[in-house]
Amino acid sequence: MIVLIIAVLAWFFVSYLSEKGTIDYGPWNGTNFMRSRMYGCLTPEYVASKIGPSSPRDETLMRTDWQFDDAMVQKIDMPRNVATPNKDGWGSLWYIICDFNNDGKVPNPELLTVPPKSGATQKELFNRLIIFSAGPDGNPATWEDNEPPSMTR
Ligand SMILES: [Ca+2]
Repeated sequence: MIVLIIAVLAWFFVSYLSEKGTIDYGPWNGTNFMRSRMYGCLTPEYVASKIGPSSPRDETLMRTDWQFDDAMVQKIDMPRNVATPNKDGWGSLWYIICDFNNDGKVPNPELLTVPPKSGATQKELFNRLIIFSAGPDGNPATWEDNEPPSMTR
């Protein structure tokens, strides 16, 4: 009898923890995993092919408002993620910036938000593509809850 009671209590405890984990960490983990997969798969050339020939190739903050083709969705391969290639774990479009002039660097997004991130000084990052989430508040200028919260070390 005591064994049964302990087993039932343990079961309640485990289901409580897993439900809590889903609620508290689902969007964060989903956003984090999706972001790293996209970072590994997307290139400025791919983004250029998606935003259309009439869009300027400016190295500014863009949103992922284009249609990803099936081949790229399969390459990213995150079918059960709450986040998607278009939207982060809180349902907002991602922020993305690309090295379109092929010099291996992009402007630091920390200085492109309004207002810029407090204390940020580094003007450029040596990346060909940067992608980030504005976090649960959906505001890119509040860097504390962005994913990642910092672009520089
Ligand atoms: Ca934010």
